[in-house]
Amino acid sequence: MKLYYSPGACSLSPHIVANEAGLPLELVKVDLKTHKLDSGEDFFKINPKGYVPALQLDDGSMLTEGPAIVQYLADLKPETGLIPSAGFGRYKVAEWLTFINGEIHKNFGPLFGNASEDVKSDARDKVVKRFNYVNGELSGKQFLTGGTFTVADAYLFVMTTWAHHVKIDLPENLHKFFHAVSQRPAVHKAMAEEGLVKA
Ligand SMILES: N[C@@H](CCC(=O)N[C@@H](CS)C(=O)NCC(=O)O)C(=O)O
Repeated sequence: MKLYYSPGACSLSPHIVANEAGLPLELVKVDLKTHKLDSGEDFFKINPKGYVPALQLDDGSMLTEGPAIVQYLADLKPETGLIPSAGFGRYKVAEWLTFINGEIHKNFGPLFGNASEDVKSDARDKVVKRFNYVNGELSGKQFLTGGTFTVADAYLFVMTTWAHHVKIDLPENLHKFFHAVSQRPAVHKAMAEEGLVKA
C-alpha cells in the first residue's frame, strides 16, 4: 500500500495507525504548495481532491479522507484493538473521529493559512474550546475511549502536535496525553520516517 503524505500533516495519523498495526507502507511525499510529488508528477492526477492523506491499495484502488483510511487500516489488523470491530465501542471511536475532523482539524485550517486576523481569532477560540472539552474527557483516562489506544488517539495526537506550531497551550490532561503518545515506538517511528524527529 502507498500512503501519500506530507510531513507533519493530518496524514501522520494513518501513518501512525499503519505502524501501530505493523502494516508496511510505501510513503510518497506530496508538496502541498505545488501539489507535486518529488518525481514532478501532478498529485491532482492521483487524487483529484489534491489533499493528503490518500491511500492506494495494492490493486490500485484509492481511499481518501483520514477518518475512513484509519478505519480501513485498523480493520486489517483487528487483533491490535485500534478500533473495536463492532458494537457501541466502534461508534464511540467514530464519534471521536468525526469530532476531531470537523471540530478540531478544520478549525486549524485558518491558523496555518492567510486568513484575516478576525477569522484566525475565531478559529483559535474554537480550537481552545474543543481542546478544553477533550481535556475534561481525558480526566482519569489514558486514551479517549479508556485504556486502549485507538485510531482516534492517533488523530488527536496529530492535533496536539499542531497546537505547538500555533502556540496554543495544551491543558494538563492533553499535555500528558501528548507526551505519553509521543513515546509510543510506532508513533516515534512514524515521526522519524517523516523527518519530524531524529530516528
Ligand atoms: N477532508 C480531508 C482533509 C485533509 C486535509 O485537510 N489535508 C491537508 C493537510 S492536513 C491538505 O492536504 N491540504 C492541502 C490542500 O488542501 O491542497 C481529511 O479529513 O482527510
